[in-house]
Amino acid sequence: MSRVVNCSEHGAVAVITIDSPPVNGLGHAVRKGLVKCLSDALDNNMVEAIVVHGADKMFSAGADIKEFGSELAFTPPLLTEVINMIEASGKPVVAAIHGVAAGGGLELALGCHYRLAANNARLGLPEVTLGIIPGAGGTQRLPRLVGVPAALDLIVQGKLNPALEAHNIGLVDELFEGNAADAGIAYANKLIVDAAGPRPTRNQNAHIEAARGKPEIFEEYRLGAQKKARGMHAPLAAIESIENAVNLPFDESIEKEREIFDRCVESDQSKAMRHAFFAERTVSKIPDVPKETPPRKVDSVAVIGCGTMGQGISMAFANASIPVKVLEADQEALDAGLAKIEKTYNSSVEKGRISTEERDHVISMITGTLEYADLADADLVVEAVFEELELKKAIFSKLDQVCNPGAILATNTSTLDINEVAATTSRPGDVIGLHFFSPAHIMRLLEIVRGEKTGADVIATAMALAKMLRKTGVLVGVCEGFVGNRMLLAYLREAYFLLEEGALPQQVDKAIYDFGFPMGPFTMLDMAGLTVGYLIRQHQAGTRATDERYSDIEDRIVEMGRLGQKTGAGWYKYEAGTRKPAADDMIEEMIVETSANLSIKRREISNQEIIERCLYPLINEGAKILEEGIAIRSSDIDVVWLYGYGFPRHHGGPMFWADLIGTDTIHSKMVEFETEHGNLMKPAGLLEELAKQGKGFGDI
Ligand code: 3H9
Repeated sequence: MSRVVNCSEHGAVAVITIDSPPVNGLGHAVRKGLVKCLSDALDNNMVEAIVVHGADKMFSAGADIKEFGSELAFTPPLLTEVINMIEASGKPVVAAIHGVAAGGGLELALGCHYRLAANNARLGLPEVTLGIIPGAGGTQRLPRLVGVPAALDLIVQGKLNPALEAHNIGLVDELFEGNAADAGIAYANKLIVDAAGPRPTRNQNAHIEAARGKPEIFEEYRLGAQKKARGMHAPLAAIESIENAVNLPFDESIEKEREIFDRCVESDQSKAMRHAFFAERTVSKIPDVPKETPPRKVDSVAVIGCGTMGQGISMAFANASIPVKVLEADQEALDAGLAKIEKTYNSSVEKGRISTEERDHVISMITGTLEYADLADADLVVEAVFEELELKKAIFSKLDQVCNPGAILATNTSTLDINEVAATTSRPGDVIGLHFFSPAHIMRLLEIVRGEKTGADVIATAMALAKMLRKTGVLVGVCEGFVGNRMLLAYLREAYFLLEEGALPQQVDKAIYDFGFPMGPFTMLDMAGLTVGYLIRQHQAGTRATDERYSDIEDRIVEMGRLGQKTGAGWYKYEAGTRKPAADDMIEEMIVETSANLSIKRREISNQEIIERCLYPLINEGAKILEEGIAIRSSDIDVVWLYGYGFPRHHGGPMFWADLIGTDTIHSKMVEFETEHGNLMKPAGLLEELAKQGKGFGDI
């Protein structure tokens, strides 16, 4: 008996239970426990069949990811050895899966002779999402059970699939309802009665032979993966390993699988993706808000303003089946906003994303009003009006008068001081920032901005709410632009300066796209629209030092009426009805002329310089944010950038990427930039300190 793996007998059936919370990960102790229980069952003459299942919520989430890179990962018994032992068992072994069987968990089940799954279970090999490949036989056994094309789909996409689909493709023998151990015992007894013996997956070669001599299957898949998973190694490594399964004997191919796995697990990409996995789970842990803090109820919501943000926010709540009342200043604006919401949902129906019933349901969740008095019962109010402090203050003092005690009053401001807004109410503890990103019903990031007086239960509610909306909530403090947009400004600033120095928008965009972002800064600006940035810059004009370097190219583009994609022109031009940016001679001439007017001699700018000039100052700003305590930890900043700005996951987020490069390298480059380009590039104190100590942001 081991604490993490237990064995019990039920007549002629031995039941092995993996009991290692929270996810029955297959760490060293579990692997040892499995070998012990399996040996006992094999040695016991009374046992004729064996069932393996998981205690509590699931079968197993796979290898213990925290062990990767440590001695324990290489300490026998390795997972492959455990699985080989199961497969070689002379007594039939049944995997009874409930909850989740992921990664090594599913590989364990693939080594069993029979597989059952609860109707609501999910099964998959998500290793590529961690920058690795299944390394315990998954790329060898799965194609033997489901065929090569289905195995390629499952492994390269890395999704968890519903049990029914797994059953349909032959991964699972039978589905069950109810308790996994009971279902396993019943099935094992049937095997005993039928004298059905072991059925090693490694010997099932029909699917493998069917794919042999057809390299085009892999070629096609490789091309697709290269396009989709730009720059990511793991999907291609997985395809290589499945192709080996088809062309090489099992023992040789599984050895190669392990070599490929080891290569991947040691790569920076895998380190980055594992970092992202843990970062997005750590982000909900707030040191001074214990997880037991009871959240307030949010059964009904009000949104103030039915412009673009108000519409998106209303839809985000409606999609989570939370009724929303949206308030506008006049009937015309309200009607226009509600009509736009309806149009958006209709277009989702046309694209087959939702059914007409779902559309009717979500539309029924949203009602309009012109009266503040109608908001009295809302548990949460989200203000989403124009970025104008005085307007917001007036709204909050009205809300203070009409809303029930205990209602949470939130602002969607992306720049303004929440403390000033809160101070206009008699209940600043109930005021919080909920900074949605546009389009608010789609973007996963929610910056939750804590004011000086925001209550712990209000924060707990906002974090829980993010989950209800299927978003990732990141708690941040008050400063201009909070975490995401403050760092974005440093990135954009340098992108503009690079144009003045010799680059063109398409060159900057390509370098950033090739780094792994979904798009470069200028394509992004055109997509988002140039107006908001323009207004913010106008607003800041008075506070900018007279000798501070400032690029006004975008301001002039806006003043020409080129507001981005929506007007058919911005940094690029767009043919009617397309969203494809095309370089515009007029903009290029304007850029070259600007350089001449500034007496800047245009020069060749390398892609490497573009990456360093745009991303190092962004990291430097992240360092200041950490220094000021605006973000709790550097991995939270990474989550903001992964979810809000499409920072490539295989680089882990800006702060993790900085650690990979080395804070000393970033610091010395910033010193060089400061000398060449001035004070805006001054390295943050924290960056300097870390560089001196040979430490990274992750060491804080
Ligand atoms: C693998 O198997 C390699 C093999 O092919 C080869 C080996 C040689 N390890 O997500 P949750 C933690 S690679 C360690 O919030 P949910 C997680 O950090 C693995 N820890 O729960 C969290 O900790 P905390 C392939 C893990 O119910 C807690 O468990 N497998 C692991 O929302 C709860 O997690 C995968 O990629 C792990 N494997 O979702 C599956 N998994 O409470 C990874 C979770 O301290 N896991 N933790 O923050 C998942 O996708 C989800 O956890 C799952 C449950 C869907 C299972």
